[in-house]
Amino acid sequence: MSFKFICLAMTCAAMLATAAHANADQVGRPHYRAYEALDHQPIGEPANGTSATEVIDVTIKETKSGYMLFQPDVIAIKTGSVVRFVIRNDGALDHEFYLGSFDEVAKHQQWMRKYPDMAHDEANSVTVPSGGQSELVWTFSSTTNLEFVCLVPGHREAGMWGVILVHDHLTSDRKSENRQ
Ligand SMILES: [Cu+2]
Repeated sequence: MSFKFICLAMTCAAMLATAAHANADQVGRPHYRAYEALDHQPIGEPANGTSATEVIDVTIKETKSGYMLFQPDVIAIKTGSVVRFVIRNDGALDHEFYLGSFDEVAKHQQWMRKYPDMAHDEANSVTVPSGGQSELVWTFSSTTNLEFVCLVPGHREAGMWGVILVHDHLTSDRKSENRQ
């Protein structure tokens, strides 16, 4: 880590400290455990060992014309579900699967542009290496709309984002969502 980076991180940490929910954990990680903050839009919480009530397969693809895509990119989930996302990366590059509110994703994206090498170890995010597969288990306790995204700079712009609709009136039948 360079001195320049440390200075920048400290400046940003000082700015963050003005936020009511700032704490030491957030230094260098603007939205670290954001889902625990009181003023945060409820996106659910880590499953923490609760067994999944459903499994959703997501594939990451890179096209010849430069698009990077999640398939599917629209996912409907019934409120209260514990979902195991199984994310497979068929692309040549390493990618990320980050779950957040639209607001958080927008803020986080700005951070990633400043600090492209920033690693994520939040429970709402997982890296998916090229040719590999990763899993993320999440409890969708609130009825809301969320975004899932790859925060590697440029990747969202190339198409790597999707929407998760968490509603209480949806059935858990996902044949239509997983149609290839
Ligand atoms: Cu990516």
